[in-house]
Amino acid sequence: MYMVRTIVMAFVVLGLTSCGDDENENTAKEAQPETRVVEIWNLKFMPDVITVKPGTVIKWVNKDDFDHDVTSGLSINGPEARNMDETKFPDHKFYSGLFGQGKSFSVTLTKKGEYNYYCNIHPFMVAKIIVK
Ligand SMILES: [Cu+2]
Repeated sequence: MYMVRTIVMAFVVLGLTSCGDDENENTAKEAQPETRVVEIWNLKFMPDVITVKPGTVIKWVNKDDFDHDVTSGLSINGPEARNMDETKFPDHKFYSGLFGQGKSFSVTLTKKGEYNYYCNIHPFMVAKIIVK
């Protein structure tokens, strides 16, 4: 009788363990960060302004058949740039390096705020991420 009870207990314990694992899997799926894709196409970031929640993964995908980069900071173009020594002001929050067609670059932004960025080799390509 003692043996039978031990075996039954063992099954109960195994059953509870597998329940717990299922719950953990569900929790892990819910905790997966959201990803927002920004396409780089025809010398533009599209969309050029996105608003996301903290912790969102921003993924840039290059659809042009030549290289671009993603440089955080401000690039100032137009008439206001005419009398400036510098028109690009990287803030070193993120930088992708050059990446070509079909390649991507991702960052996770956890702090609320506005993040301007541009392409260093095409400084007229400017865009913004708002984290709030
Ligand atoms: Cu570019």
